[in-house]
Amino acid sequence: MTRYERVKEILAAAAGSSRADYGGLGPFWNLPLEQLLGASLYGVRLIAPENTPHSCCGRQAAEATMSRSARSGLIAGLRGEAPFDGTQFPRLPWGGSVVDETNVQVIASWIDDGCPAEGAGEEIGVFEASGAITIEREGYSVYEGVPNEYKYQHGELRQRVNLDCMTPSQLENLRCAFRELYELNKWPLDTRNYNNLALIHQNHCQHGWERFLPWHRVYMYEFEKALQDLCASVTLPYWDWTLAQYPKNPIPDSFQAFLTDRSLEFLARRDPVIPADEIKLLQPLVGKLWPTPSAFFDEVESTIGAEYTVGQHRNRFIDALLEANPLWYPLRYPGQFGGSTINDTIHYHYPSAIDIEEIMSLRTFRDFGGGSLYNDSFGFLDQNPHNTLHIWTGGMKPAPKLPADSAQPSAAVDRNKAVRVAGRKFHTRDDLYSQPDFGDMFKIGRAHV
Ligand SMILES: [Cu+2]
Repeated sequence: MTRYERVKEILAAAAGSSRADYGGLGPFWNLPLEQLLGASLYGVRLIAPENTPHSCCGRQAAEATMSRSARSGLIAGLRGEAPFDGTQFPRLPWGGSVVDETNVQVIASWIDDGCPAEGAGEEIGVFEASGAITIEREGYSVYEGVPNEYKYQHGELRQRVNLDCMTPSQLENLRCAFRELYELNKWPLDTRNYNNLALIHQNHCQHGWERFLPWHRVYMYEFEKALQDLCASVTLPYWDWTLAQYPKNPIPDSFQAFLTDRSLEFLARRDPVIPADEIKLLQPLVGKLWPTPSAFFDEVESTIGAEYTVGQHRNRFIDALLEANPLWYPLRYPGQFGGSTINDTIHYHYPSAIDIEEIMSLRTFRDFGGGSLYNDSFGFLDQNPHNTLHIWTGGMKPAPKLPADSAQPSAAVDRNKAVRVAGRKFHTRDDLYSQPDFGDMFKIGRAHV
């Protein structure tokens, strides 16, 4: 294998199944070498030109002393250095996994040696990506924090991270914390549980006036504290929905549904069991991502048959998906608007960075964040991006697929089965199996975090 082939292989392996299109470049490692050498990602040269212009001032003078690889956006990107540190762009490859330093070195030295297309027959060894320590916790692999994974040290102010820049171990830790919050739902009187936190929003959320921002800020803080009680290292990430993959990708990859090998073991065991032959057919689905419940169940239907997409079988699939990824939520139809688009259905476009610039340029707080009367003095922020992202992520249930010979309407939605605990309505597990017409995020009164 030539060094150039090895570079392409490292990048392709790290990108995995990511659909990031890099501002139109596509998977740039597959570009003809000539093009790759001149390619820019949003103005950042992936591979720096060989010679820097001589200059005696500032940045250019400093850059003149740097190696070609150190000046290349690709190397900074793979290491998660500025501007790929989450402040402007996520670490490279987008939506994939982190390339370990040994392999970054392979690419850097290839660049410093002039990006040779041929290896002159030179063979190089394949480096194994490893280093992460896996610990088993109740059957789930949770990775231990890798040193310097977070930008703060113990005792310093913690920084929230870009959801799309999180390392696999940071994500697994966050999932671990959410899994435990759901687990606490078994004890309704324990106010630390997920349902109670969601009810705080449902019952007390402040909108349409100046307390919209401060109330949610404190709410997010308390929610984050609840997560940290269970997994001390986590912070609540933020979602930069202005990144290039949105809204084509309707929801962040880390929030999408997926099955693991363990999910299949679970499905083979739980009542009603899925026979071993069918479980075998499901095996190729492990690791695939589905943005919506309908996309997932369509694939189950085409793989093992429609009978597994209804009733208790459907519920067991939802249990399995929630266990595998508690950041996924079954009552969410992101980007689905009854076959139409957000623009046609809601008469509002998906929010953009320009919207935010305009909102930030408003000259009074009243216009920006709301006025002094509850639910009566909405700021612009309240409409967009707040309402638009609620609507976008919540979405609407797609029309049911009726058998060709049947004209039966779908059964009425059995929604919000609730029990009363200490005088308050408390959601039951069955709620997660219901299929309401609108996703929970669509209706602000039902929006779980
Ligand atoms: Cu709210």
